[in-house]
Amino acid sequence: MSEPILPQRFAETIRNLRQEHVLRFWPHLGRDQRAQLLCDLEAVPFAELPGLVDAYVLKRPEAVRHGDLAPAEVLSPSGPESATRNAAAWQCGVEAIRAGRVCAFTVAGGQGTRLGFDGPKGAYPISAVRNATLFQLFAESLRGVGRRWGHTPVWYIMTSPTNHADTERFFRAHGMFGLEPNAVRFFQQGQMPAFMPDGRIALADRHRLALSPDGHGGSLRALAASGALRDMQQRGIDIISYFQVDNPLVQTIDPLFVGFHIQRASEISSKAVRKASDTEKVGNFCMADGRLCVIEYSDMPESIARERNTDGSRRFDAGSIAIHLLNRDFVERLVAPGSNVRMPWHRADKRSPILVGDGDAARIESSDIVKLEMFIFDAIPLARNAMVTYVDRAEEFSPVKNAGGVDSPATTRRDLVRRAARWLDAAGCSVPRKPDGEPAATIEISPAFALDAADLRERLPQCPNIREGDRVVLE
Ligand code: UD2
Repeated sequence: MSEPILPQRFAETIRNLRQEHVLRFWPHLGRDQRAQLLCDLEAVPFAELPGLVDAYVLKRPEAVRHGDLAPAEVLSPSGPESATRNAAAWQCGVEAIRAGRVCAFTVAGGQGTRLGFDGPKGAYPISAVRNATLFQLFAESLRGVGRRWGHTPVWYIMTSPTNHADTERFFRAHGMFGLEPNAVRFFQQGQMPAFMPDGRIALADRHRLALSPDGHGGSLRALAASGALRDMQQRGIDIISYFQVDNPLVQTIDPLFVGFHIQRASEISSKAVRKASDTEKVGNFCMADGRLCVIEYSDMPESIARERNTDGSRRFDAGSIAIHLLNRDFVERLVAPGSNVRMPWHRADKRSPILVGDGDAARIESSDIVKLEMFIFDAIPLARNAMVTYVDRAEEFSPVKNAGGVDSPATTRRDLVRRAARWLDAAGCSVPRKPDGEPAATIEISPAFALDAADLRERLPQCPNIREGDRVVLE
């Protein structure tokens, strides 16, 4: 390997941007370390840097104010005349799925750190009886779609540099969970440097920038950079069904949602639930400047989150569950070089170990840094047309985020079992109950076996005999 050369373009740009400190150890670095530093520098969006540092690091974005926001108009699939409307939308969605126009897209850059799990979060075992992992359940759901509609959607999975190799290895070790290897595509998300409060890029070491994933909003750029958008175009895919890695109740591909999205000529569509509390940790669907948008719970002033309508109901009640449909050509437009629409960055102030000091005095020390991330829902106000629809939380949303308490493995498993029991009830089968109404057996329905209550009713040759304390799997 030849000695890595510092390209002139880096040296000049870095000097002009007053970021020379990132090169202050260059003369003392070995060959591999220089190569690593050059590789890190490739991740820095130098052209955007001055504006970015000025807008997000040196200044703070303005807080949301009263009067800036109005509640979003949310479609309700259970309203009057819904049966006919839903049947037409369902049919439209089924046709698109059958024609191979819809793919699945999971953002899986996160680790299971909050869960105390060492590995890609998708490898976390979650199902109630088999202990199937999140990735396995999504794969089974896609196989279920293939069984039901005659076309198994292609699945794009975004990883991060931390978990890319582990994620691919995990899928290979499990035979791709029964999916065609060619129909599962992995790609890595982009990274962003962290900054010191004075706007200088933070170093993690003498030869390393402090880089971290650029947020799930970065997935749109990563779809383009990885060639995934081109791959979709070649396969005739024009709708992307986006979901997070942490919600095993998700319908990976939902015909009704796809149908509404197409019929309403929406470029990006989203699912919402009625919030469980004023300050639940979900984004809030709102209207700002006449456009649909999501305000993250942490950016929503509590006084606004607690506002009431005259009838006492919650004014901002539509919570984002991070399930979206995006048109491929909308994403292409957003990420096109020279595009005049830009997704904003979100600032997170953290304390983190970084390299401080110079020369022999350089040392790693816990310091204030600013991290920047993009959020996927910031694409919504950039669309020509966007819509949001309510769904039933009990059917579609129970994320696993924390080791205990709310949104934990215990609550997610409970919700999976409750849903399985409800589907069996709807199929006319009897499920033993405890005095408080909870199922008295642990029941698991593989999504490969049934995707929803109606699917289960059609698929069950006869009701299983379930007794108290049984552990039952339908697969
Ligand atoms: C997210 C939403 C919140 C609500 C909630 C529902 C944001 C900022 N908040 O909260 O509004 O919808 O989910 O569960 O979106 N990820 C990557 N790369 C990254 C960062 C995240 O792939 O750089 C993935 C991560 O693997 C996970 C998802 O994005 O699948 C959500 O990330 P999170 O756990 O940070 O989001 P959370 O729970 O704060």
